[in-house]
Amino acid sequence: QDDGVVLETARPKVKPPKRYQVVLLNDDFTPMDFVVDVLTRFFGMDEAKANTVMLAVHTKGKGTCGVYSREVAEMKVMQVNQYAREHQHPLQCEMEVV
Ligand code: NFA
Repeated sequence: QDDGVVLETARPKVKPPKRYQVVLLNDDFTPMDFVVDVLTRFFGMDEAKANTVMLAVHTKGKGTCGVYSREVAEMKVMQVNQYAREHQHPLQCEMEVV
C-alpha cells in the first residue's frame, strides 16, 4: 500500500560543495590591533584566538581565518578588504579552494 516511502535511484553526478579557506596576508603597515579587531569582528574569534592567528600571519606571512562555502567566503573577503580600505590599511584578505 502507499505508505509514503519513495525509492530513489543514486545520482552520482551530485558532488559535495567545494570549501574555501579565507586567508589573511601579512604586510608591514597594518597595526596588530587592527588585525585582531578584524578577526574578532568578521570571524567570530575571541581575543586570545584572534591574537594567535594574527601572530601566525605576522610570522609566517599568511594564515587561515576559517573555511566556508564559496558564497560565505566571498562575503568575508569583500567585508574585510572594504573594512581595511575604509581605515586606510593595506591588509589583504583572499580565498583559496581547499
Ligand atoms: N606585520 C604587521 C605589523 O608588524 C601586523 C600584521 C599582522 C599585519 C597580520 C597584517 C597581518 N604591524
